[in-house]
Amino acid sequence: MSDALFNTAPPKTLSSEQMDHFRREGYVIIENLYTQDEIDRMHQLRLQVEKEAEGRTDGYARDGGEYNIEPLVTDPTGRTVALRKIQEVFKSEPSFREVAANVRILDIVEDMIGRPIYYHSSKLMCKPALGGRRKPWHQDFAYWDTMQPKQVTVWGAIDAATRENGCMQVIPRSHLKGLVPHYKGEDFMIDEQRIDESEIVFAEMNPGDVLFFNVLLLHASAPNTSDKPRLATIIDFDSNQRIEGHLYGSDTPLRGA
Ligand SMILES: O=C(O)CCC(=O)C(=O)O
Repeated sequence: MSDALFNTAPPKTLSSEQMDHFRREGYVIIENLYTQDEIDRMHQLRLQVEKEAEGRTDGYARDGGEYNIEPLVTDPTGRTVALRKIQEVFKSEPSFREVAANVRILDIVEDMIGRPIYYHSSKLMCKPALGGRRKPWHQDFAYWDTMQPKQVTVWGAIDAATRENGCMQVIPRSHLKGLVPHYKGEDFMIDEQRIDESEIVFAEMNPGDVLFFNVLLLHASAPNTSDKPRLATIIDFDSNQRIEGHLYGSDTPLRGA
């Protein structure tokens, strides 16, 4: 269904194997796409926000970003808050914009959805050690199903993502079956009885590896019960016609038609 909306021209940046994997399985992992400098900048961003939020007891909004923090009672490093996530971080933090929408990422996104490329939505996701929450099974497209699914989600590992600290889990080829009904349970999610556990692929990734997936791909992540944090960049791009009154994204393309 969604595949017809995706770019069918030969890829300029991805190999044909990588592109075939993305089309067929609904996702592809490109290793070492972020440089060490980019990884360091995202760690820096997290530290800088935790410093800015020192002493706060609740989340706050700034410059279009929503900062979800949690006060810490005791922490061996002396921190007083832990950052959980920053929603719409593309708008509020230039360093996120430069890293998560860098030219290498956009070249790959262009292979997948063609042009124009619009910014759609973003998060810096800090699944903290010993307490990062699980994300139930869902499709990103369910959040904005009035648009067309000519979109791709780009999930970049800043820390290593492992089974222990709650790496991404995906169901290969699930994007080909279209949108599944979602409901508001512990989160916006599907009926998890639909998931056949034998089909789950655990996307274990090293720092700098980046997962690209179709917005109709079923995915989830487990809680982080390990003592290792799991920091990640998440950004969505689309190539949809702009509809008046749409709720997400930007009307100014990052790359024009
Ligand atoms: O980073 C994760 O663990 C899951 C993120 C996700 O799927 C989402 O925010 O929609």
